[in-house]
Amino acid sequence: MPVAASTPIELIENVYSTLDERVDAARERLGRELTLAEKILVNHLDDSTVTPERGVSYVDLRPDRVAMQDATAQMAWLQFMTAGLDEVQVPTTTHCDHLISARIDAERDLAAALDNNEEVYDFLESVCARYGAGFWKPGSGIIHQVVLEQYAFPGGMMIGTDSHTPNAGGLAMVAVGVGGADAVDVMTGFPWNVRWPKLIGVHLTGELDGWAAPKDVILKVAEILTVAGGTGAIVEYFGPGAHALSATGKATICNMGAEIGATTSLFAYDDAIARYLKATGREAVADAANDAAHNLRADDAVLADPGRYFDRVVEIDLSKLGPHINGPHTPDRARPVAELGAEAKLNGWPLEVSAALVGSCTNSSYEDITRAASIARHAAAHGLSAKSPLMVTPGSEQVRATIERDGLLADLEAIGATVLANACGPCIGQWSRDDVADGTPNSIVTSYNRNFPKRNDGYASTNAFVTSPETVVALALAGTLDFDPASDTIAAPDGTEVALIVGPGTELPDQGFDPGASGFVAPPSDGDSVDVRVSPVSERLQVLEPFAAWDGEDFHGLPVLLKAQGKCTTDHISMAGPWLRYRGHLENISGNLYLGAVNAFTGAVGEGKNQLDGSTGSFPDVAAAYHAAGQRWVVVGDQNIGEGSSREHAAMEPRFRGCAAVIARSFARIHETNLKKQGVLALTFADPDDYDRIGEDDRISILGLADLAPGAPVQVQVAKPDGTAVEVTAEHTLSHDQIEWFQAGSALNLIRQRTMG
Ligand code: MIC
Ligand code: SF4
Repeated sequence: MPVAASTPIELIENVYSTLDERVDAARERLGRELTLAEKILVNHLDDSTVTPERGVSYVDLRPDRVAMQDATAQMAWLQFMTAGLDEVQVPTTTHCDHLISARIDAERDLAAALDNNEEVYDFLESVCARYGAGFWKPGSGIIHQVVLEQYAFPGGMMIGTDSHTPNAGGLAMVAVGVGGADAVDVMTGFPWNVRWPKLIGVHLTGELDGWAAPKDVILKVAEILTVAGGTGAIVEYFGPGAHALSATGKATICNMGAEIGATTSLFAYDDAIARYLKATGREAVADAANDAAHNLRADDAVLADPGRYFDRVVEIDLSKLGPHINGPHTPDRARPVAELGAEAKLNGWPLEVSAALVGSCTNSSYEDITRAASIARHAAAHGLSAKSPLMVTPGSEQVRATIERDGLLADLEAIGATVLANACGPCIGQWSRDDVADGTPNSIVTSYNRNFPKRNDGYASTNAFVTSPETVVALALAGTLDFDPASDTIAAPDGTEVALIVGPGTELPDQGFDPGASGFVAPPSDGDSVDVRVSPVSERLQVLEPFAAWDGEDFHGLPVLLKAQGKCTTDHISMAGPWLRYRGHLENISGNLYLGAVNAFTGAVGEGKNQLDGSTGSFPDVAAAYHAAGQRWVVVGDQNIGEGSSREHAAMEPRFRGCAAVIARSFARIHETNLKKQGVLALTFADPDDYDRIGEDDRISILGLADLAPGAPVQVQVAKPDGTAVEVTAEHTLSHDQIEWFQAGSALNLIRQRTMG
């Protein structure tokens, strides 16, 4: 099936053709009614007769689509290329959005990106053409918005090499963020292997009012469930409140569900979703979904007694939900906006808002911008303008063209906003910030989803707070964190005190969407003749060498490269920002390995002891020295290591430099899978207190690997410098198949064996 600019209706009808039958069979097997997530999952099982156990069994699924963004696609394509196939086996698209740096404005920043990233864009465009994938040019928008506008459909299943892929859950799709190696499985025609998720239900009642926005729902859920609370679970939203939200509002909530570690989040198909499908030119999809609607929602019995069907149920009354703002440094540190000022004073966070940013894949819908613009319009009419620099990143070219046509960008520009390219920009450190120097404590507010240290501008001294676009605009106008949009006022130039007003917003443009400039490039019908070249002297792209298979021996006497203290997200393990440049070059990007991690032995960031010569060096340098000496090593981690991004560089870099195992208190889902896929042992301490028993000069042995088996613990021996030894029991979640990944050296090595014989 050729890859087009949207999902062909035949593909969707094909998915619906098996839905009723498979759902009926599953009800019969389980002897009960089903949630929506379960219905979509059973309809995509590779073997529809299995009865998996939640949170325990690994299953093979057959997703309908794969989407990748430029920063992760490079490594995924480099892996795919080694599999020896002529074309992708499942419709696949690549979207150019992460590599555009915010400097001046949309036009000039895009031109600079085309120039700076020419080699990478050429590679991605030619590799898509060669292997039959769709290519979305830089400037066409952020992957998740383009997917929502073109490809997502109710009841579908997709995977994407980006953690915010669940954005498509706003259209009732099971959309999961994965590492590139998972994408390569599906692109090469193999099933996607994942643990059958647990289910968390969020029951929404009431209706949002005033300053409260869909973003506040997920800010609240993040507070309740915390950054690890959704791990291994699908979050399903239901109840009357769910149907009072627009499709794009639902997408915002699902998008930021990545921040609680959820496998994905989703809403049931309803009128709001149908309206969005029609407004984005997909009447036929809405018609087909209407026919299948009874199984694009949870069964009535589930809605009547959710506690029986979900592992946990969270209740939120939207009528009582006020605007929230979360941060700094972690997306689950929530409080009502009205309380931020007092908390900031207590903690010494600068009150002045040094920058305010609206947009990202999370919050840049037409509705979001109409609400933000309504505040701006009213403020401008009273002579107010933003006191803080205000920047807007539209999520897609379609939204940008439409909000420009409808005068909404002009409303924001009238209070001083700068419009940036339709891209990730400052959300992922693509921000040439020169108004504030590194090391200067400052506070920024964004409508993004993540706020880990250094993420936006590369400065550890920046406190980033995430909130709704409405609140971002209000705080930009006030210029201070100490401002409650609902009750405080701002002094206008004429001396009057102005209370800000937020309009109800417009769900969808009255005149329809303006598609703007077309950004899609379809692959040629026969890609065989397309030449995909990777220059051997490139600093940005490097052909991958397969990792060596396991030699059958236990690991003995390994040094600890890093014992990470506290939060160690993928941004700590493999920073983005300037390093995005090397996402296609494993050796060069390994220069950032663990640069953001806090050394538990010294408190220093990004550096530790080289056990070969006793010197202190940066983690990437010490890892390179171990690599050169053929010395394998381990990493010790705290809770939820690898939270955040799907970037598999956070697993490939350690593997490339010789990491044998990461032993942690717990793992984030995607990072754990990425490590396993690359042949690194992901182990957890059976007794979390054992984390405290690992010392800087200890040597670690991992024993009994020939008997590695699902569910069986692994013995870890910790040799102390004084000659004593401590026994530690470690656990793992490797299935039979995944043990083969370890033995083969990586999951990709197995695929290559299968495709190339
Ligand atoms: C992010 O938001 O952290 C990113 C950048 O989009 C990542 C992907 C990447 O690191 O390339 C993600 O969310 O998976
Ligand atoms: Fe891009 Fe930010 Fe969305 Fe990641 S979270 S896809 S960096 S806009």
